[in-house]
Amino acid sequence: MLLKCFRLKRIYLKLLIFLLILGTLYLLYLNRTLNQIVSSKEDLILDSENPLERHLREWESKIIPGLGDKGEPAFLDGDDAIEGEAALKKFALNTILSDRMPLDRELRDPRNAKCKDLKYSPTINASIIVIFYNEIFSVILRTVWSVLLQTPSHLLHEIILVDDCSTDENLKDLLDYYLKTRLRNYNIKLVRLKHRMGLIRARLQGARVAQGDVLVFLDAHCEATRDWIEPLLSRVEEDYTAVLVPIIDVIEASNMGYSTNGDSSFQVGGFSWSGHFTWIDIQNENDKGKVTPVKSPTMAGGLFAIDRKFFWDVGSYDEQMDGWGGENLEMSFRIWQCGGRLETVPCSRVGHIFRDFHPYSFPDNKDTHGINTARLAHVWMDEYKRLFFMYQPALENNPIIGDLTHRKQLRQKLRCKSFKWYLENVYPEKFIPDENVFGYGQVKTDFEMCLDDLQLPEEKVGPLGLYQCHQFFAVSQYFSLSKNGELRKEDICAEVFNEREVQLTECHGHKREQYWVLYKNGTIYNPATKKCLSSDGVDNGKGVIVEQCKGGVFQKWTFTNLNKT
Ligand code: LR7
Ligand code: MN
Repeated sequence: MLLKCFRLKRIYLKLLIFLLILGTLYLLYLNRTLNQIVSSKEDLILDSENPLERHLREWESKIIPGLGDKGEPAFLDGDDAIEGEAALKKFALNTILSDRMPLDRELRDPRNAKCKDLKYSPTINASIIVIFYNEIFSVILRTVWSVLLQTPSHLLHEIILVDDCSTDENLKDLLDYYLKTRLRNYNIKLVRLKHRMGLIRARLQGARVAQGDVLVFLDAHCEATRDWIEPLLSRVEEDYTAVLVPIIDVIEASNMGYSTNGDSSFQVGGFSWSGHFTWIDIQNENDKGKVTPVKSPTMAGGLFAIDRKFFWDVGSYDEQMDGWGGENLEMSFRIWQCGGRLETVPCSRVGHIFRDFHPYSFPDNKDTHGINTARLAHVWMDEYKRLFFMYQPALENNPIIGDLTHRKQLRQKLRCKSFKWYLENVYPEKFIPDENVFGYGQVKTDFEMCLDDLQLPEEKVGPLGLYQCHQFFAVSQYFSLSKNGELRKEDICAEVFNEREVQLTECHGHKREQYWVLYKNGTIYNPATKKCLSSDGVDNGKGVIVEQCKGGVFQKWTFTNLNKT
């Protein structure tokens, strides 16, 4: 009995000690966060004569508590509102509003409800790499604060800021000073590049100093949301060859409002043959929402997580890519072709400020996107590069794109798969304009007039036009008649409207008014309206029509290339 009592006491004692330790740890934790504030306050008092300190304090005093809280759109009054409008025009971003908004604003949890029930316990950590060139001081710092606030400290190895040789004065001493005072207790490294290197090499410089298990790249105008990093790290831990992209939500450049697509759909990455990144809508079944990672043919490029070792093993970046653009598709193709996978993780969400234009210029005004894409086309796209160079013929054999030896060697060394494999296995939905189609090329009448997209701006609706046939190749006159009977270019299909007009509009894949049948005599028939494609009475530069089928010269069309089937 005595023994039993003694044992019981021992258990109580153990429990007590345990609770004591727990309590002490908690106090220590509190103390740490407290220290942070206290010590930075101490600094403030000590340095109040310092001009940087004065500058910062003045700026901080103008911050409006609660502005933009929960990611609500925010608005300013008076002069600030007018200045904000002007800033929006100049920087494609309301910088005044950003300056007035707390750097540590809290966002609503944007995730699908089902995500909130999932438990992730990754045991690896991340280096967050944020590159910037002349971004707004408060915007960069809000990115940093959101990472600090939303990432559990044991998962955050460090934040690495890479300054791509900005010229903005605020990003020099003031930024240094802010980090040294306000964020002194965090592991934040600031790498300053001596020359402007462009975003690709800037990311590489960040990756070179990173020590964490996983590299997480962010643009310098992002805000992370609740539990954003856990599902990314867990997935890398499960499969180190998986490269992950969060859902990228929109932060409105004019009012900083955080908006989501809703629960019923989200997007993964695709590409156009002209070498641009595109979004592909993924519908959630039954509106329930997906929670597991979804295969993604490409990524937008700015926000992703990758195992650090895998990043280097799989060829990091093409260091000869300059400026902006192209690196996202290069990395996407390379990851898939060389043994990795790219996925969008629906339970990880990060906001990004989408700007209407680049607020910065590029040295020498070079088309770095075109040049970089030409590089990747030569290295990764095999015979399919013909489709990209259809859009950029001047770049095909142009010394401006530089030497490709190292990248081709890399592809050999890693024994990467072909682009055909990628298309068949990763992106089978991708339309290939000259393969497995009834016909492609120019679509001519007998009197040297051709179907023409009339320079339809990408993703816009417009008439299917008639124009003098160009003697030399022109993309605007390149069409395909697909196996599904679509008269199309890329994702744009010819569709009959009002029983008469023919518009170019997004392909829907359900035939109906987008369904065409080509007869041997050159008639292009639209079964939905029982009418035929016609150039009768159509002037140069105007839209073709459908009308009653009657044969004749206006209803006869010839494809440059016809496949016998
Ligand atoms: O010379 C430069 N040096 C830099 O360090 C030019 C830019 N940068 C920095 C810049 O400050 C920013 O932090 O690089 C980052 C990206 O530049 P943005 O924000 O002007 O690019 P973007 O968001 O318009 O473009 C997308 O495509 C780019 C192609 O090179 C990059 O991959 C961007 O990271 C990428 N952004 C995203 O994926 C976010 C989602 C947008 C979409 C679609
Ligand atoms: Mn961006």
